[in-house]
Amino acid sequence: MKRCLSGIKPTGMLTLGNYIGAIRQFVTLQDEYEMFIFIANLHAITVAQDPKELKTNTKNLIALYLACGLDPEKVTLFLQSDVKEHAELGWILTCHSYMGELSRMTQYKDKIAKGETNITAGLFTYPALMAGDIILYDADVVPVGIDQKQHVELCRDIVERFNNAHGDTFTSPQPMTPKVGAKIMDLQDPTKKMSKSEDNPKGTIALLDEPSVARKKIKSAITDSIGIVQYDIENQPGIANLLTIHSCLSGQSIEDIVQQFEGKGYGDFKGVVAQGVFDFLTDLQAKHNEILTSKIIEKTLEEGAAKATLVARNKMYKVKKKLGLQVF
Ligand code: ATP
Ligand code: LTN
Repeated sequence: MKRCLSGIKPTGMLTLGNYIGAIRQFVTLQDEYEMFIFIANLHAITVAQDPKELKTNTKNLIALYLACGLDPEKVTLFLQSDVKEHAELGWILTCHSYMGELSRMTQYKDKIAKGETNITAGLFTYPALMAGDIILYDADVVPVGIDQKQHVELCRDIVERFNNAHGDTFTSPQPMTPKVGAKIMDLQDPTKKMSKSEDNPKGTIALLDEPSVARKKIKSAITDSIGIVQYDIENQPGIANLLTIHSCLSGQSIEDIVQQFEGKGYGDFKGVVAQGVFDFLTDLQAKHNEILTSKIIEKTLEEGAAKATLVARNKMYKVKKKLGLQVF
């Protein structure tokens, strides 16, 4: 069985973008692949985190993974910091990455362009840690939203470099992005990605938003004055975004939705999208609350860490031997 791996940072509230771009794919892939899904908490601390909030976000994230349909019987679900080999391989790969390639990563470049000054060395080198997360398990595919594709491509370069220098050691992973929904946009600025660390909550739908609040956010999403429900990213990015959201949540194709709203106005369309989001969140949150009050989170993380550690430890032994770190 081929292997599939991905992770999400426990920073802030998960958004509809995280669900549509990432988690939804994890759920459909769990029957086809041997899956490793983790909470990227070592990535979260590349920017300052309040420890209390980090703990809450971590619990919410694992509960949401389960509520969205990940089955711990099929998927190894774990916390990154529980498997020490991530930090260990991350360091080794930092020593196989070049300053030049790391400084070309858009997330870092964007922060520099915005004039941010408190950028940690961890934030700069995090693509090397991410490469380690992936190849520690010899993952064949990595389902991610479009913004993360570049990091998986860097991972492939690092694998090639490492394998050339030390002999065949790691599998080169393929990034996998969904055909529809790889980049859900902010509702108030549809030229910008919907993001969980966004300051303006009006543009973002958190998976734990009160469903009626989420409904209002969809209804007040920025659109245009063209007035025709059609998929035109250039001229109608707001409507295109709502079409994408509705298609992903309802399972209907964008073409079918466009046909359904022929001759109708934005008010009707937004009402239907908003109701779809309302229903989706209501159902998801009921499951989430049930999971939070059970003991399943603890058990899942404990079992996941044990299973992941077995694979990771075995791989690290081989890597250390290749590098001459393992003497006996
Ligand atoms: P942050 O704002 O803290 O950087 P984020 O919302 O971008 O967080 P991540 O933890 O970086 O979320 O991403 C987790 C996964 O969700 C990644 O695979 C990422 O590509 C995907 N993702 C994040 N935002 C979106 C979005 N708006 N549309 C589609 N996929 C997304
Ligand atoms: N860097 C990613 C989260 C992440 C990840 C990974 C995704 C960390 N390690 C390995 C896929 C595979 C992010 O910021 N969203």
